[in-house]
Amino acid sequence: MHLRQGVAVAAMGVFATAAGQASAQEHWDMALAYSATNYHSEIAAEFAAQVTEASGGALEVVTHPSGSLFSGDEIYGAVRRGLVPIGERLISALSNDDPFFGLDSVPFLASSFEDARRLYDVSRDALAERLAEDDLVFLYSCPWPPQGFYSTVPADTPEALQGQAFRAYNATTSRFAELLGMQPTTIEAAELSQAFATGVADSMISSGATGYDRALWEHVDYYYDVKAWLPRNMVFVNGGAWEALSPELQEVITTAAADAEDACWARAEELDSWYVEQFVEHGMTVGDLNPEMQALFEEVGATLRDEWLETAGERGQAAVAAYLAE
Ligand code: PCA
Repeated sequence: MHLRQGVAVAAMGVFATAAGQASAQEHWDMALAYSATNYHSEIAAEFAAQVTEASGGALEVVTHPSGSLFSGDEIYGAVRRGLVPIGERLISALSNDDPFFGLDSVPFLASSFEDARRLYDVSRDALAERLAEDDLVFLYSCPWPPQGFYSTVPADTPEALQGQAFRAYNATTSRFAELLGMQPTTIEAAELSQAFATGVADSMISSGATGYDRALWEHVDYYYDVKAWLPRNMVFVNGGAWEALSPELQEVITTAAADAEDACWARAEELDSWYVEQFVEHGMTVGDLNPEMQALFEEVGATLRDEWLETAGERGQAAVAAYLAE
């Protein structure tokens, strides 16, 4: 009897401690737009696991891929308003609000991993500063592989593209379509398979990663490896949610973010050619644009670059100047 009571008291003690920890425990949902098997989402899940583990469970982060919590176009606003504490967004999708966010999508400015990294390095502080204006804390940024052109018809002549329904994901891609005589419609990656299946889209500019994730060979026959630019995603935290954390937890997150960033850049580069090989395996025609079309894409790219620089503001112009000066 005595003994049983002792056990019961001890058990209660353990319970009380566990309950005490539970009340000090934070749970963060993390909103992601892309499919769970995409490397951006996989790295975010690794980041979340590292934070959860390194904090001893004091801060549990759980990812929600495929736009399941908020769709891609809602994530930035949702984190800003504190509807969710942390999220990931394609930076250049925000360029309608502020052209500075379109820096990584300036055509043919930085079209290799190495150049994209340099462009990021010279503009990282400005990006963090820009997010701070929206009371957001910047954590890390990771590229998509170089952007190619997907088309349901051979893109052999400028006429072939006239009137095509073009899927856009930012201001640059929309404008690009217009200048080539196509009709742009903005569509989130999560909706892509359906858009191509139903003829809402006939063409797009994106990476091999997104074509692979959405099995676009089911609808699209041609992929041109244009390497137009490497757009990036970024991960950021609501300012209030960040301030509410102890310095120790902030440190745990900063460390995990730095690890995630390095791993993600490496993973993107490793996977780049693999995606394109999968297109060949699935019967797509993969190659370069012919010289006439390549010249046309570059001409349109130069126009877009000039237009962007005019609207990019001091931050954008300073970043390009720093990049070109290196
Ligand atoms: N994939 C994303 C953005 C850029 C990319 O390669 C998309 O198409 O939505």
